[in-house]
Amino acid sequence: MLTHFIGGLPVAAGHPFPVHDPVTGAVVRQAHEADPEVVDRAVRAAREAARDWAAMPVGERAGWMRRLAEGIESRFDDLVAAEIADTGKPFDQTGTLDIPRGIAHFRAFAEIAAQRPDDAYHLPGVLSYTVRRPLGVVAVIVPWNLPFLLMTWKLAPALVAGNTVVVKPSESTPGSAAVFAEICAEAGLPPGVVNIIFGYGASGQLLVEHPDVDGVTFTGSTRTASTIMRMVADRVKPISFELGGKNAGLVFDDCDLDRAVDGAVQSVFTNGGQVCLCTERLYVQRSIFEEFCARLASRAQEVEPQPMISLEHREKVLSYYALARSEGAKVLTGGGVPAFNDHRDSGYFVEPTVVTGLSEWSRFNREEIFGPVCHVAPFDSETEAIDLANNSDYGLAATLWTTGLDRAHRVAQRLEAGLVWVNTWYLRDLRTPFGGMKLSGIGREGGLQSLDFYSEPTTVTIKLEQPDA
Ligand code: 6OD
Repeated sequence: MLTHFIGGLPVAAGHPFPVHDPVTGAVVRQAHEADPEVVDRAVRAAREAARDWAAMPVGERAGWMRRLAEGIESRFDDLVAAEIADTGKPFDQTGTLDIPRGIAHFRAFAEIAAQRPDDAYHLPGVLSYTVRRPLGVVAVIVPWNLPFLLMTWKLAPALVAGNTVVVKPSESTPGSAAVFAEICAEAGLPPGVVNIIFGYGASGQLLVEHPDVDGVTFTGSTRTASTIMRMVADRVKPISFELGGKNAGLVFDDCDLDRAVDGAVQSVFTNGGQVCLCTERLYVQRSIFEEFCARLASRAQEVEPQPMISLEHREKVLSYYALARSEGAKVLTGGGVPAFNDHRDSGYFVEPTVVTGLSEWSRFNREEIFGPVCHVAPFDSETEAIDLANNSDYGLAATLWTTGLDRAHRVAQRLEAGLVWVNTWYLRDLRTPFGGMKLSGIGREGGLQSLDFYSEPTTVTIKLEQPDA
């Protein structure tokens, strides 16, 4: 039974709830659901630790970040096992992306924070400078698709900037956070700096609404984000939201087709399409449209299906497969549930799916599905391709496949997306701003943008008296 981690100690309180293995549907573990008392205790523990943690020199906090990175390394196998048990991801994703990124986050933000210069501005007889102070207690609400990656992506900059945190992982994926709590205790991190509570949305609501929480960082659905905005509106708490996408991939006829097909397969089907950055709309120049569709559909049939996180999410994805048919799509491959004839048949799988023939205004092409599926449509000109890509309520990521250098820059700069990848997908430099436009989010995290969100500047301006001439 997973216990909360509050003030450096395990806390067993609240009703138990089950966590399911998406591969089989079986219960893998139980966790306690945080009730109002647990949430309050966690926030109080964070508040009590806040003053000393904020007063610590940044170089010392950076040292703690490096120790946490070492702790993750030493518990690597446990973290991989926990993440796989909760999500059903294959090892070659968890062991090469999710857990290594956790290590990278603590090391990168230790460097970035320790080396950040303060701002100073001069006018004749006037000196202004800024001092940055942490927000205080930050609520970190983590989704189920990349549980450890996204928890540490937020924790590392929040902590090194001097905040204490209360983390609530998704109810579907608490396992790696529970191992991380042990890592914090083993490292001897001052009690209350990191607190982790488990539970459903109701526990998250208690946390973000708590009057002693000073800021909220959230990655997840746009709908939940707007609910959180309403919850924190009265206290105008700072928020950072990284939300959904309906990401476009543009394939020009001057692309390296092998590379574009490989990239499309990766960008549509990675993690069963359950990454906010996945491509759900592909636009292909007409002269290569038929060939591209045939190759993509054939490659999709070779993709090893990955489970959806829950039965409910599988039903949602399947409802979009049905919607595609009812809206008149041509299904090139997939569209159903795979039959394995083994233990996986009770799990939450859907087939990797490629469809074509739908209107740009169909619900299928406008709503985020978050499954292993994309729609492919032809285009004739560069301008049309840009217009198609931008015709979305979302603006998170876009991918371009072209060998034209001028075209790559020209198109990338006109796309309404926070992130544009050219001839690659999901290649990350942790120092760059990361986040989305329109319904895809508010603010940016990454590098200095993260440190800016997790701290507030005070500007000090001094009038320098001139000695009498
Ligand atoms: O890779 C990252 O840094 C990141 N924030 C990924 C977010 C993925 C959302 O599903």
